[in-house]
Amino acid sequence: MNLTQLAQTVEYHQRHGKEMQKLTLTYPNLTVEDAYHIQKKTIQRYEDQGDKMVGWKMGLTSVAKQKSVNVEEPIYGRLTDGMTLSNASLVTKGLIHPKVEPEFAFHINKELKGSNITAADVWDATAEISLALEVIDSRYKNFSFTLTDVIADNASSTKYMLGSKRFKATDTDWSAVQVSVSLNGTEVQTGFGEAVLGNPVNAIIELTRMLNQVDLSIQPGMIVLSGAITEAVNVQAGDCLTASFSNLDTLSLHVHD
Ligand code: OOG
Ligand code: MG
Repeated sequence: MNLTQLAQTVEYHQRHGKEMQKLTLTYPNLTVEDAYHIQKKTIQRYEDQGDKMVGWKMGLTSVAKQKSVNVEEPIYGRLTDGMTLSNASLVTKGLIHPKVEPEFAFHINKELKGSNITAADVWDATAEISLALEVIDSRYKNFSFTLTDVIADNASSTKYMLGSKRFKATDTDWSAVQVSVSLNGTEVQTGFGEAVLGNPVNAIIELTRMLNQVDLSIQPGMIVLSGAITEAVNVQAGDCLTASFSNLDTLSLHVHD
């Protein structure tokens, strides 16, 4: 098994929006550590071609998400500038089976590193928080994968959009924020910020801890998505998805082909 070659395979299927078989069908002994290596090498390939890494995402930080994909532990992924959606519009061309999830985005302005950082450390390092929509699109058939597979596919990362407002990190109790997701005017998901590991700040603590195990850290200037508050919502061309976050803001995403 050649991790460099597997990274090339993953990149190809991501770039072309092509379904692939689970890597673990061919390589049942693939470890979580191998999978994070594949993820890292895949993103290096994007960087070699001009993309910039702009942040991290946590995934599977809520019970709703864990149950929906049958993988019961948090994972992380890497975000590049090429994943940014800046105009509330998602083009489905080149995507396989996109889904959208409501999230919080932490704007980090101080390095976060170590195995035992606290919530106070995270708040101190967080310049601001944005509301966000993440578009995930697993490259695996039927959106079905194991823990190792999904890590190798960069935690299904595809696109993300930040709301235009930025909030001071400690002005809001993020665990109490209620999100309501509607598809074409019908509410399809609701949840509270506390669904994310009790408080989204815990996702940043967990990410710092996981990165520290491989001697990495969250660098100043990075954004971090803390993980979906609700289950992800399937979208297709013609849809309009909105997510209202208490009285803070409503984000809309128009889906086109
Ligand atoms: C894995 C990515 C999960 C989240 O916010 O929980 C994720 C998946 O569900 O395909 O991004
Ligand atoms: Mg997500």
